[in-house]
Amino acid sequence: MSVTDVTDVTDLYRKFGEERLPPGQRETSAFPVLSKGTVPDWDPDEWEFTVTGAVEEELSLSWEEFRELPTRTQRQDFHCVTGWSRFDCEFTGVSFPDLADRARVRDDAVHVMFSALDGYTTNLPLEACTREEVLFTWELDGKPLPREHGGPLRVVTPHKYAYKGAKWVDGIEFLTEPERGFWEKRGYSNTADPWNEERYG
Ligand SMILES: Nc1nc2c(c(=O)[nH]1)N[C@H]1C(S)=C(S)[C@@H](COP(=O)(O)O)O[C@H]1N2
Ligand SMILES: [Mo]
Repeated sequence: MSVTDVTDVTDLYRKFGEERLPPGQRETSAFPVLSKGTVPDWDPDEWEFTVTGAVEEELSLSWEEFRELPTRTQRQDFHCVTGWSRFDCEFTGVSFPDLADRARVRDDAVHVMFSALDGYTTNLPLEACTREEVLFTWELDGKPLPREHGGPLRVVTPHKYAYKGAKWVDGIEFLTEPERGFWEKRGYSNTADPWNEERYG
């Protein structure tokens, strides 16, 4: 087995706030599950990941093709809007910029919508996505990402509350106008900065 290089991004809070633990959060060693419904079925032979919208080259990647993209492992904190934070999670996957580069994002793209197998959607401005630590991940703490936590593939957004990270993600669309996703339409904050306690919109 090879030793994996781990990039530590647990200090990214310094760009956003004073304390590693954002205000109003409590640290937990558990990893609670929060989903709007049940775990969706996943068929690795049928699954495809699509990149659409304001790009020069729309992509459709099989699970095998997705797994051949360059990977990174990062140690990060995970902040849930309901008030818990889990420190030092190690996620392995493909960074958003690495994936976006393949599709060659157009100049008029300003926003991104993530979609998932359970019908969940979530949105972020493009500049909040083009960060190495925004990761499409299939591995947590050296093990395959558990299905209830979004396996086979989910997004993690260590600089935002966790609802900005779609579990069971299967596509991204680049948009020329902002749009709102599932929780953003239902009263959660559109911006979701944990150090500014942007919980509700
Ligand atoms: N596809 C999908 N992604 C989702 C959700 C969901 O219901 N469906 N819930 C979001 C919310 S509100 C949170 S807090 C995190 C929870 O991730 P966890 O269950 O791994 O703790 O996933 C986010 N991503
Ligand atoms: Mo959440």
